[in-house]
Amino acid sequence: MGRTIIHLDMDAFFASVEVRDNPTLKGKPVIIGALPGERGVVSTCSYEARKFGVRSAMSITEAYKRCPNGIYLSPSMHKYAEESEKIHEIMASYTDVIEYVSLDEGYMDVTASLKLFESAEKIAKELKRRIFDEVCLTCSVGVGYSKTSAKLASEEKKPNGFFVIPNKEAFVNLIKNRDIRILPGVGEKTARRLALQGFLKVSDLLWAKESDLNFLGALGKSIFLHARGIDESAVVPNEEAKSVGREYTFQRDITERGEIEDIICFISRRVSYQLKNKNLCGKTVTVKIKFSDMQLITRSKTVEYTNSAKKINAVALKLLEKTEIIKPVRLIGVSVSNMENEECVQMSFSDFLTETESKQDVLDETVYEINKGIGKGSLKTAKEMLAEKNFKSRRKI
Ligand code: TTP
Ligand code: MG
Repeated sequence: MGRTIIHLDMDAFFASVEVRDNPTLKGKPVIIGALPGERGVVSTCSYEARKFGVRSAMSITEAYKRCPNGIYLSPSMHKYAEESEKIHEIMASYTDVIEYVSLDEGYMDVTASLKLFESAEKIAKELKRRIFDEVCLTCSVGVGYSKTSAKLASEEKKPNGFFVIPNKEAFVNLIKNRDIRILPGVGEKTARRLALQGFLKVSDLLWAKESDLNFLGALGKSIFLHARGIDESAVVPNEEAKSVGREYTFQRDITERGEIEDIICFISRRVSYQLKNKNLCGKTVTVKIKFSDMQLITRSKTVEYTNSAKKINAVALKLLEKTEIIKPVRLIGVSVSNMENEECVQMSFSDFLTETESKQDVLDETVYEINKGIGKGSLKTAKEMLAEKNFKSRRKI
């Protein structure tokens, strides 16, 4: 039986939250990221700023050249995370099968929900209306028969868009005359390698044999199938694995081990917040790394129950230490599994091992409480600030 998938993506997410909270910014070019004069990049910008050629991941110096009259703001990650929770909650009222890929984006398999909600179009339109009424933000929603088609559909009419790609034929028709980079996994580098073989548009691939793409290894096969609208990948609910985690794909591949460490530090803090918000502790930490050729590796270690950012980060870094990074990295994830409610977890002897260790725990807990209460993430360690900056400059979705 065919599947029906919805992909939802918020419009200019960080910028839209800032405009919503300060209506004097409405209609203006708003740029979120580093501030002019700083080293760093654009996280995102309003559609008004995009008219000046400003884009995510562009250096802030370049953005300022293109849009000197823009309004430049630093990101407030905690505010965006809170809005994201509300959006995720609305999405969860239509199906249990949801894969959240980032704060502002997720796939919903609504195949089984159609009996209850009539049609995917109806669910999609209701999602848009509720997010607008309850969170005062707009999003773009795509309906497809696969994850790739749903994502393409949501991008098709951005911002505040809605589009349906009902089947493979419609998918191929829509993209056949477009640049090959529209296909998942085809970045600048792969596009250049494909161009050398004469593959520029998607239609060029439709004449190819699968073996013509062998030079790209596993990625070649995936590109060959995507060009024909074939994508069997399942929507994997984040909770199904009974773990709490976050993973991010990056616009540009990462080669420096130091950068990977910084990003793991940032993600560990986010995972710790998620665990604490749910009153959970876990004892298995997993690091996931996907290389630019799509090879995926995961490394896990079971320790004592914890939800401390510092401990999760320490275990994750130990796992990284044992991992060979011989190829550019495209995705990094950290998760914690084997969970128990915080109340059920007895303190272990090692919690009292050294004075520094227990002081660190108290500090960690205090930072969490302040951030949760009034600070909204304003309190962070210097290392975390660096990690967050690095993370933002790299992040894709
Ligand atoms: P996107 O969904 O890629 O972008 P967007 O929501 O700002 O705009 P669009 O309407 O095109 O969907 O990313 C979601 C958020 O993630 C974005 O608001 C900011 C953040 N982000 C970064 O920090 N760095 C990046 O390079 C990108 C692409 C996004
Ligand atoms: Mg978005």
